[in-house]
Amino acid sequence: MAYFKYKEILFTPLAHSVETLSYVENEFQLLDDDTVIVSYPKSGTHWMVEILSLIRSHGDPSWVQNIPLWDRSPWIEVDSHLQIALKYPPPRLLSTHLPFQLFPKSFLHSKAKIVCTLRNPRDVMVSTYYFSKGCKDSKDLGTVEEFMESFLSGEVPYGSWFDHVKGWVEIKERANIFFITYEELQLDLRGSVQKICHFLGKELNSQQIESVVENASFHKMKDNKMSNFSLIPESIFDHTKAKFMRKGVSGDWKNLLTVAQSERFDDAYQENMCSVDRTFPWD
Ligand code: PPS
Repeated sequence: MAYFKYKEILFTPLAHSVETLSYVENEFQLLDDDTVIVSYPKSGTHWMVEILSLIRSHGDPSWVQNIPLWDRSPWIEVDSHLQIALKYPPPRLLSTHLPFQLFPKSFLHSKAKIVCTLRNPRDVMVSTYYFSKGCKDSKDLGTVEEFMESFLSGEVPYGSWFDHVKGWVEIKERANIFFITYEELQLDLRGSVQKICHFLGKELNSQQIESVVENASFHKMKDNKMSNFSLIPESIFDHTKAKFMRKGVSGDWKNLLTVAQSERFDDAYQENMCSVDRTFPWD
């Protein structure tokens, strides 16, 4: 299926349209009490939605067990989700994979809180490679090598990982943006939940934090049909060809890339990220 471009960025046609992207960029009004989960695809977006949903319900898992994830936190740039976002009673929990330049302009005058999740781009690429096999609107990705070249040049849906990360990191001094990595979540989920609560101004006791940690684990999410992607219809995703809750680990790229491919990735990473004044767990 052919992708289309909106302002030089590729998008898939089943879920997106120029009208929605333009509306979201220019007219969508962020509210001061919104919380927005921002991440490049395959960086742990669903994980963060689950964590923030559980924090919102003070660790009570009934919300995540009964309401589909996209109703709890719709992706504003997705055609069908935008309607959910517009009807969402405040305070809203919203998600997006948009790069900063396509994010609602209303953000500049808003106190909406942004939680930005980043992940090692090698793992992002590998996760995308496997996941796309199930996506009905994905192009044939070709070999790993061919896909890697598309990924490194940003010729993939949602554009370049490098540009996405640089765009968001550039506004890191704003008080209403919080950065966390998939790798930090893996290493210390409890500590990460505490930091997120602090940023959101949410006070949870230790028992409630414990419940957030337990119910946001890979295994709990994998078994929760409200969160594990199994509700996505076959017309959109072929569940026999790919699994959304695939491995949930860091470093799986080592199982796919050859030494030469990984060196090629490192060179491109250096070239694109050398100007960024921030270190990451994967550096
Ligand atoms: S999407 O479709 O772009 O919104 O995907 P996204 O949610 O950003 O990322 C999917 C990857 O996150 C993994 N995942 C988790 N890892 C650890 N713990 C938990 N609870 C969890 N939930 C989702 C998911 O397995 C995808 O990574 P891979 O590497 O493919 O397993």
